[in-house]
Amino acid sequence: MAKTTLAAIDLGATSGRVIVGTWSGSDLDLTEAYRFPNGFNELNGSAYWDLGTLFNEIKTGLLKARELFPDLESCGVDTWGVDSVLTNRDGRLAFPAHAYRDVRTNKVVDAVRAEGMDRWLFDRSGIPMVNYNTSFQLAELLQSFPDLDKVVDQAMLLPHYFNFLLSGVVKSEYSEASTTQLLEVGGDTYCQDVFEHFSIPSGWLAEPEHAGQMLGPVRIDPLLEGVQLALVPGHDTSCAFEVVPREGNTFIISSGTWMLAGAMSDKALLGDEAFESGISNERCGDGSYRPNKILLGLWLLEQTIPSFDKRPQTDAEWGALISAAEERPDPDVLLNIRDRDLFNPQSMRDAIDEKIRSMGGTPPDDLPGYMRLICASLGAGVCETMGIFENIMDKHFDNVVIVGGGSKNRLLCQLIANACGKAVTSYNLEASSVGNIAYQLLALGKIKSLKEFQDVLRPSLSPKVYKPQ
Ligand code: LFR
Repeated sequence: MAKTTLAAIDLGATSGRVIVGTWSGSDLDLTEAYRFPNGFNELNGSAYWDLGTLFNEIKTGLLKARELFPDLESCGVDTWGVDSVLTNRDGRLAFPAHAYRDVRTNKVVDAVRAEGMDRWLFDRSGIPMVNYNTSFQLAELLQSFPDLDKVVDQAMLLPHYFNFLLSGVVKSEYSEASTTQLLEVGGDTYCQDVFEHFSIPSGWLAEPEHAGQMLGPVRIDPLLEGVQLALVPGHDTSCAFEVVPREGNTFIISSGTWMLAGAMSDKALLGDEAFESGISNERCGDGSYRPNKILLGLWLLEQTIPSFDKRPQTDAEWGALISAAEERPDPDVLLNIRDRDLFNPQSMRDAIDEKIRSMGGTPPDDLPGYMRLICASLGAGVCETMGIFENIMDKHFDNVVIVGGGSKNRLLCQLIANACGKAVTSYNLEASSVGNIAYQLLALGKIKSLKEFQDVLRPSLSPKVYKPQ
């Protein structure tokens, strides 16, 4: 079979990358064509993404990919969930793009809880109360800028906005749409009553379609002539979960800035326990369910590092930090890795110290100590989450698989295995990019199913297994 060359544009909150995959039908080769840092700007206490810089980085990455692989055939965009770009009907920016770490929405969340509407929202959307949900973000904007609906015609979800910039086509798909808390759980359209509750104009969001279709040619630069843009799952977590190699009943962890822990399911997990435990019934690119719990991930560490002199730069320096953390005793008290106070505090170190003291513990005094505390807390959080899923789904998981940046952290993998009492298999795999590429192959008709893709991929992966100790 002739080789197919495809580029995944995979944007994360702290870094973005363009990864090129070469698919032979029996093998996938990956090359990182471009990587760049990302971060939001804090302006007068509010958080914003820099859309222009992000788009230029995407363009630079695609041109690099084309230079390295002149036969580049297609590309697809995935990003974090929930954020949107408000435009007028011609696609011109009508408002700066807020970043989800902005705590401006806390007042909307508190009001929903005070009105006792949180259960209703969960029953309608299957999505829990997280202060960054698109629903709360749009509601807050409309409250703060009451005339906004006069200038805004659409709210394009971030990956779909970049698709629009690349190809001129506006389309939405299930994975990203499900992160809004506006899509009907068990249905295929948006919940008009939730739009009305928050006074969000009903036409702002495009109805979702299935990922795995072609949008059209990339039209931003003559050097990219012939490259097609595919509609892939716009939500990075979905891309990652969907390609995780699964054997038997697998509990899945995608670990990066966030720690997403959950499983594939043929139906949404609803009811009291799902609501109380904050299960997020997100969707895959084909509309099926991918319930998970959203746990504060390695962001806790990322944000603690600036309180110390030096950030580890190389693999060797990270290795040394992990080794030092491995020597530390188990912490006496652990962090709650769903705590809203740790979402985006002014100083993460101070916020963590305050939490630990309030529980009668002693805060760590150096970076390895924080690394140990954070990894142990994440391990305990995953174990608790797995128990909740076992209860609700009425089944036992026989193994845990971890992908994403955190899969490289052997202390984190080991502490998860210890906490869960299950073997943890770590795949050092840019899983979001691989999922993105898999959907492009579907759109090009080069594979018939994700299962076919996973079966081909599995033998070429070299997993590392951590047994509980
Ligand atoms: C990970 C992620 C998570 C989502 C958070 C905010 O990048 O997409 O799944 O909970 O970012 O969108």
